[in-house]
Amino acid sequence: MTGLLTSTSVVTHRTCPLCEATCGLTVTAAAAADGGPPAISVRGDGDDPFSRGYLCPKGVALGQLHADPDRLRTPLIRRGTTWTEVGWDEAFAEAGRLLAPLLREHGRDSVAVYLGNPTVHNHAASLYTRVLVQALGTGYRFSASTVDQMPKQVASGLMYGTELSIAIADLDRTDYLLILGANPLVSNGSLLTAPDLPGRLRALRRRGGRLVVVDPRRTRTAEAADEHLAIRPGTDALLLAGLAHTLLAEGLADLWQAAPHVTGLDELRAALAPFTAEAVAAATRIEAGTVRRLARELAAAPSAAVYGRIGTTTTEFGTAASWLVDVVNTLTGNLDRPGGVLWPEPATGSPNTTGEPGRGRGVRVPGSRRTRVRQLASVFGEFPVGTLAEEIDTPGPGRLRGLITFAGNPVLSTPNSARLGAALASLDAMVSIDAYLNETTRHAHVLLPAASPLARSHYDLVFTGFAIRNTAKYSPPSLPLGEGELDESDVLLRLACTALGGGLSADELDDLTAADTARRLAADPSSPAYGADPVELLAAVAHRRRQDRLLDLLLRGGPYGDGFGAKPEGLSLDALLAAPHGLDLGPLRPRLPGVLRTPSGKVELAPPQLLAEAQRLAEHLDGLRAAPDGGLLLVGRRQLRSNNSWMHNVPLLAGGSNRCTLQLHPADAERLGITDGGPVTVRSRVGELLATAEITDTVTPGVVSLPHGWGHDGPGTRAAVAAREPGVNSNLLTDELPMDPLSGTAVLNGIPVEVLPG
Ligand SMILES: Nc1nc2c(c(=O)[nH]1)N[C@H]1C(S)=C(S)[C@@H](COP(=O)(O)OP(=O)(O)OC[C@H]3O[C@@H](n4cnc5c(=O)[nH]c(N)nc54)[C@H](O)[C@@H]3O)O[C@H]1N2
Ligand SMILES: Nc1nc2c(c(=O)[nH]1)N[C@H]1C(S)=C(S)[C@@H](COP(=O)(O)OP(=O)(O)OC[C@H]3O[C@@H](n4cnc5c(=O)[nH]c(N)nc54)[C@H](O)[C@@H]3O)O[C@H]1N2
Ligand code: SF4
Ligand SMILES: [Mo]
Repeated sequence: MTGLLTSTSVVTHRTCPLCEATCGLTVTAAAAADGGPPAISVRGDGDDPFSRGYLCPKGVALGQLHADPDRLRTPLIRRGTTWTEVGWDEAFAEAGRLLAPLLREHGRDSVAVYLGNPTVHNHAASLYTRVLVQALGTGYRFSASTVDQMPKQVASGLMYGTELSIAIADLDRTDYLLILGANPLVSNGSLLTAPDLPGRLRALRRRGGRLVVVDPRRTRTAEAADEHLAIRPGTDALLLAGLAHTLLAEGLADLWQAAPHVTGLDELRAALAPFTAEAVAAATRIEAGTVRRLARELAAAPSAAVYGRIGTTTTEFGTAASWLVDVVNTLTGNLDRPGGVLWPEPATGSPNTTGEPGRGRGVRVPGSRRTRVRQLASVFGEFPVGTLAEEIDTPGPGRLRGLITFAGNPVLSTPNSARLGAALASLDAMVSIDAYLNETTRHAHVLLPAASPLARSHYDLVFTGFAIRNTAKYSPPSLPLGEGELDESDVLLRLACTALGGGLSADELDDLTAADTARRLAADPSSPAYGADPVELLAAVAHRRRQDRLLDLLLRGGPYGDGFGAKPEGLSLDALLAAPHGLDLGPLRPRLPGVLRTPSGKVELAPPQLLAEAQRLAEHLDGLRAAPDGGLLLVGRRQLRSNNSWMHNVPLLAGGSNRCTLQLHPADAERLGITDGGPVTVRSRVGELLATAEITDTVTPGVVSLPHGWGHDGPGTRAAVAAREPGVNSNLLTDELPMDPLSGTAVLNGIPVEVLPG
């Protein structure tokens, strides 16, 4: 542990791991006079070049999270409903005892893995979950991606050649920002890593820029915008197609700097023919004149960026919407333009910074494997999480019998969660690694605790790839691990060794992992370590352990790396250790054509899979125009002091505005006889729940909204604070059957529901 040591307190600087904004924090741990646990205070780090002191209430709450008595600190084994604290050796032995027979008798595919959202929020978890999954050798991989951003990855993969090549809105320089289905003033941004979104959006308007928000709710972000358009849920792809059609029909399309690198314009034009402004207007509830004006404004702005998030991806046309966002960015000349959308160049590398620049193998969509029950295709090596329950509870050969969950709570966060909860209860073996005994992990037979975020090192391997500036920051642990606690690298490696059936130690498996990383760098023509002897690369980082050794390899062999001495001014972990507030590596730069990894070496505006989606969208449009505008549609919403399904047990964040209410419009409330604060029953195809009504004109008529991640009143969990205001689980209502087909992503917005008083 490094840090500024005074007589009574240790001060460290670190990156907040809770959301994608990656704020810099200053953590002060003051020793208690009686030798008890230190008093922890968390502030914004004014010297962090990216966040400049910004933080939100969740960052402040990390101290209370660390101290939370309900946070798990000891491995647990469950027999029936009784949990017993055990040592680590016994816990891994029990995991092996349960998993080994399944793997042996039913094959590697009988045990699934589910990786939850916090996996991507620190480098130990990102690096060593890969090792665990490989050791397990299962094809049944699930993650929160298929209730989140997978559509954007599919669209970007098809257009640019890798699923991580997401073009990022150049927020600080744009003149016009069109936001669809995101509420960054509350979520603090997603696939748009930028600390202080509220300040950056204010700055956009202060410099004369225009902000337009498309959302069925008048969100905080909509309130702060120049214009708010209350769209009908689930129809963003149609609006975007209408914008693209208008640009082409009115001769406004001009690709500028991207023009020489783009292919497929003619096919695109033909595919967009049905989506006139008039045709999409009734379906989206956005007037044709407004559609045309938006298109003209986007084309006329010196620079503009269209940005879509959860409200656009978790719908039946998530991939089409994600594609059309970039189609509009391209047609308005904003692809690869400062102030438009650009690709980051992360310091630890990305699939679009490695290999031969400008060309590659592209992506394979749909994937090559199929689920057992519904025969749905894999996507980038994983299966849709909406199929997890049926793969467990449908009898027959090949049924899933075991599950490992890491940092996930799918019983609250995935569709038709009642079915999933029941399915988990039937498993022969379930092992979870988590910070809490919650709605999901209560089904585990072995529950392995995750250490406090303050007691581990941190580097943002993932979100540096989606950030509006190129940055690099390493955080050492702020506090030591508690007695008996293990770093997640050790937990994951030891579990991986267990899955391999013994014979290897965690250190040996880690050495193999590091050697593999070194070999890849030495073989990569884009790496400054190209052609080196991997043994020498490993020797150069031999003084480091675990994730920090792997990180040092990636940094030194990455796009800014020191090449293990070849470029002495370049980056290394030492360079980051010397800059505890982090390094700014500059604004995003145009990267065409080098960023591309498509087989054609071009931006693919009209890949066949997406043209087929346009066809499906056209049929959907016909259907919407033919059908009467029916009942109520349920959408979600995020809350500032909440973090998906967790952090509800931290007293600082509990209560107040964090209310799990069903919002509905006064006109709907009156029609249905519902009173503010009164009970309402909400029913969908898959389930029913009782919620508290909140009547508000911030939701558009015909739309109701319930936040996700609540429902902490189930049996067998351990979260005393959260249980006091449990809320209800909105995913009791969401349906696992409809899906965005190419991405396997669940539909979590625009769910048809019936709402009744009482
Ligand atoms: N209806 C509806 N459903 C949604 C969404 C929606 O908008 N509407 N959003 C979806 C989205 S975008 C996401 S990302 C998912 C999230 O879905 P999940 O990832 O399944 O759920 P989280 O609530 O993020 O749960 C994270 C879990 O990780 C644990 N944890 C926290 N930190 C660590 C750590 O460092 N290590 C380990 N091992 N465990 C840790 C927490 O205790 C918690 O149990 O939910 C999705 N579900
Ligand atoms: N405070 C807080 N911050 C978070 C999280 C959290 O739980 N709490 N979760 C984090 C995670 S995992 C993620 S992925 C990000 C997500 O970041 P965002 O996408 O910004 O999150 P949301 O607030 O869910 O915003 C989605 C918006 O889409 C709207 N919407 C719903 N349906 C539609 C539709 O059909 N069309 C349009 N145009 N809009 C629609 C909703 O009303 C909502 O305002 O937030 C991250 N940050
Ligand atoms: S916005 Fe809040 S939760 Fe997100 S990184 Fe910053 S302090 Fe952490
Ligand atoms: Mo997410």
